[in-house]
Amino acid sequence: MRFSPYGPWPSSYRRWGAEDRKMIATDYRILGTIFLVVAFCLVSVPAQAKYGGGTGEPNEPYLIYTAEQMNEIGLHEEDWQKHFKLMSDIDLSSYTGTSFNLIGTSHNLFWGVFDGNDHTILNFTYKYRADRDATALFSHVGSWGLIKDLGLIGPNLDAGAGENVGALVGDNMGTITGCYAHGGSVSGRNYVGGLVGFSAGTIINCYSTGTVSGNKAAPFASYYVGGLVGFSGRTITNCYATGIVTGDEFVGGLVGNAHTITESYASGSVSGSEYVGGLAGYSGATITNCYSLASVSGYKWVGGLVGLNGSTSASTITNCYATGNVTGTTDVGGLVGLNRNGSVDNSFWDTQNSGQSTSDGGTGITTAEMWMKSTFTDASWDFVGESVNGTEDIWCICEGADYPKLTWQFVIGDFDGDDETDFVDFSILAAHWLQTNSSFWCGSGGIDLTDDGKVDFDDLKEFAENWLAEDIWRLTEADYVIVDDFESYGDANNLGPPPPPGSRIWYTWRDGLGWTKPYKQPGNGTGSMVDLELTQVHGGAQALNYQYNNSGPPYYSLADAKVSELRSGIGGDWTKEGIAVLSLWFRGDASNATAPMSVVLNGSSAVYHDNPNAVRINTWTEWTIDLQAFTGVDLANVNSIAICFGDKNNRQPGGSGMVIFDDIRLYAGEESEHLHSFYEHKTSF
Ligand SMILES: [Ca+2]
Ligand SMILES: [Ca+2]
Ligand SMILES: [Ca+2]
Ligand SMILES: [Ca+2]
Repeated sequence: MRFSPYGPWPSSYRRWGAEDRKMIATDYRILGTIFLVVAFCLVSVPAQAKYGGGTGEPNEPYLIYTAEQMNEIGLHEEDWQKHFKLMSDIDLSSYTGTSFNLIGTSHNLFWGVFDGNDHTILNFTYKYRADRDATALFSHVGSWGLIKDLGLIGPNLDAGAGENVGALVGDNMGTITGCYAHGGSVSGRNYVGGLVGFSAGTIINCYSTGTVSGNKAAPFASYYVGGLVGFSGRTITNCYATGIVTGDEFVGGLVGNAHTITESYASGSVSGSEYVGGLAGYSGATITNCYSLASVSGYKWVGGLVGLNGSTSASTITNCYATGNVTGTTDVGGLVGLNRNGSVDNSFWDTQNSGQSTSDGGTGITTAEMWMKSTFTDASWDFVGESVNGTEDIWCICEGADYPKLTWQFVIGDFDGDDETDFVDFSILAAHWLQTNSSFWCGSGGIDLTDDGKVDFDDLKEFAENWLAEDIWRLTEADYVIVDDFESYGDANNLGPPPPPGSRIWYTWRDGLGWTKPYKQPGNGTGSMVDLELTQVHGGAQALNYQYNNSGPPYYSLADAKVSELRSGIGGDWTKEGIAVLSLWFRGDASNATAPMSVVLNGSSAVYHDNPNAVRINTWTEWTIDLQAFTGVDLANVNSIAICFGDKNNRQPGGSGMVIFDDIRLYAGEESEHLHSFYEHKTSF
């Protein structure tokens, strides 16, 4: 028997830790142009070429021109770590039912790069197939994976009672940027989103406008349903969703279960039973500079922005507002239904439109007050036209006529409405020089960008900074890849190899105890016992709870995982792209009986923590190890990783306690500070 104090999974009581994402964002305007020019030089198609040409290498991606070539990718698992580039808009309407070959499986994730090249895929359709654990164009994307600049028009997915359902990605650990699902519909039971079903990765500059529905499969309810993402364990930035969203629990206009959301919004309508919110059904981390216009209806924990905020103090809602009509029975609020342990700061809801005079956090005001700039600038929101609250100018407003909007929603300086800021717009600016003019942010031919009532040098400066805004790109660099973040484990008795998502953690991280279900498997004979940790986590909702006990032979505790069985899709080549450092986060307990702590690669080479009492550190602490310290290990062929307690070569009786681990990652060295880069539009999609 195993003792698990945490109950079933997926659980209604998932708890969330603090923000843990490190991203470096740099402006890099010229590189974006070079990138496009280089890409255009790759058009010759050799005879016998795979797909529409290319080799799949980063500088010579496989080229996709047709629906047939797109459908070919799913047949070639050997290519799922290669680079692809879409060269034209394609129509998949000839693939119906289950005839399209979805890309990636839980055993072999897609961890290459798919560059949509600003093209679209029309009419992607898929109906449920019983042996699929994820339904999406890309079913599973690993932590190296990158999908960018791809639009899906009119996707139609019906996954029945299936899980991990999204038009673009079902189960994401990688990066998705500049992608959208326009129109169409997506349905499934759990982890269902208009664009992405489940995400433990990064989503930037994406949107969805289709209908999203969670299908009940009686007696089971539908969990984690969101307009953009069903369940997010990491970051969502500059995104929106506008569709109709329905489900049972954890239902949100943007995301069902949220971690970190920044500068994003939702409209449309949301309905569910418990944990229902205009933006997010449940939030476990930080929501900053976001809003919801969505109407919301539910039974319990129902909020205009968030249904239930946080089980820990790390859950914060800052500079947000909600306006939609809210109806429900228990713990219902104009902004937040129930704020359990988190905080709500500088945030507002519209008492008139919402029909709610109360909220568990935030300030209720009239529609007229919601349309006043001073309401928000007085609460330190960073607006266009003021610099006291900051110069990022995140927010803008058409005062007296509308609620605040995010400035990224506008192409700044595009006065004639063709989505480009160019010479035509410059001539319009010149024609209004030194005149009084209406606010640009009212979207009706206004030229006054700085919102001060006149057109002058300040506006010209603002205009110049956004000149040719379409060609302004931002280079975003991810500086690590995930080895294991422990987000994919659950309580199902699904053995591998590699164990599929939702499996018990000890099938992957094998300990001294072994298991009894679905058959008896003795442990490794050491004093280790691992379990899922849901309370003390560093990132996402889950961590590794590791109990060590060296009081009896062999006076040593070891838990190890085969690298090929880690769901991150990291693979065994730890020499790629300048990888140099292994990082893991741990927290021990002051009452632990001390034992040396080590990481072992390939079963032989150990690196010990240099603090012999590390197990007594009771705050989250990062442990970084230069990979070169693993002497004798072929870093191009890393096949196992172990965490151990005790000195293997000098075993001593004693030493027991519990240490929690999370966010095991690989970072680049100082010479190459990022692991992969991607470009995104700075000012528009
Ligand atoms: Ca400002
Ligand atoms: Ca224009
Ligand atoms: Ca002005
Ligand atoms: Ca985690």
